[in-house]
Amino acid sequence: MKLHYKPGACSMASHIILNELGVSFDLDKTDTDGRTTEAGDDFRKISPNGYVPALITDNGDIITENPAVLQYLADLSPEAGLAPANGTLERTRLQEALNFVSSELHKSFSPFFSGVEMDDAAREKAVAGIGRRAAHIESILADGRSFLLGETFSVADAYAFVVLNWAGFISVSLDAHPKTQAYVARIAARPASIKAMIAEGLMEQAA
Ligand SMILES: N[C@@H](CCC(=O)N[C@@H](CS)C(=O)NCC(=O)O)C(=O)O
Repeated sequence: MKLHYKPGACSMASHIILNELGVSFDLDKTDTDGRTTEAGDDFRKISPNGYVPALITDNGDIITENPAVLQYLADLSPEAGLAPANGTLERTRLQEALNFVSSELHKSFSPFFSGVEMDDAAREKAVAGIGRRAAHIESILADGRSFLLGETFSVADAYAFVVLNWAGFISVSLDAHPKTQAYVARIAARPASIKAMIAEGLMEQAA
C-alpha cells in the first residue's frame, strides 16, 4: 500500500491509522500544487481533484476522500477495532462522526489555508466558525467519554485529532473547550500518532 500525503495535512489521519494497524506501507510526499510526488508520480493521474489523501491499495486501486480511505483501512483488520462492524448502528455513528469531521470541522479551517489574506473581520468570522464546530465536539465529550464513539478509539478520532491539532498552528485557542483539548492531547500521546508526527516532520524524535 502507498499513502500520498502532505506533512501535517488531513492525510496524517490515514498515516496514524496505518501505524495503528502495524501493516507495512510506503509514504509518498506529494506536492499538491505542482501535482508531483517524491517518487516521481504524476499526481493528476492519481487524484483528479488534486488533493491528499490518496491511498494506492496492494491491488493498485486508488481510494480518495478521508472517510472512505479511513474506513477501508479499518476494514482491512476488523480485529483492530478501529471501526464498528458494517451494518450496525455503531457503524452509522462512525459515519456520522466522519462526515461531521470531513464536511464541517475540517472545512471550518479552510479559510486559513486558502492562501487568501484575511482581514480582522474575516479572521474573526473564521475563528467563530471553528469555535462552533469545536463546541459540537465538546458536547459529544460532555458525558466524560474518551473518544467520539465512547471508550474505543476509532478512525474518526484520528481524523478529528489531525484537524483540531491545526488550531495550534494557526494560533486559534481551544481554551473554551477543555474536554476537546484533553481529547487532542490524549490522541497526540498515542504511539501511532507520535510515529506519524515524527515521520511527517511535525515532531522531533525524543533523544
Ligand atoms: N474531501 C477531501 C478533502 C481533502 C483535502 O482537503 N486535502 C487537502 C489537505 S488537508 C489538500 O490536499 N489540499 C491541497 C489542494 O486542495 O490542492 C477528503 O476528505 O479527502
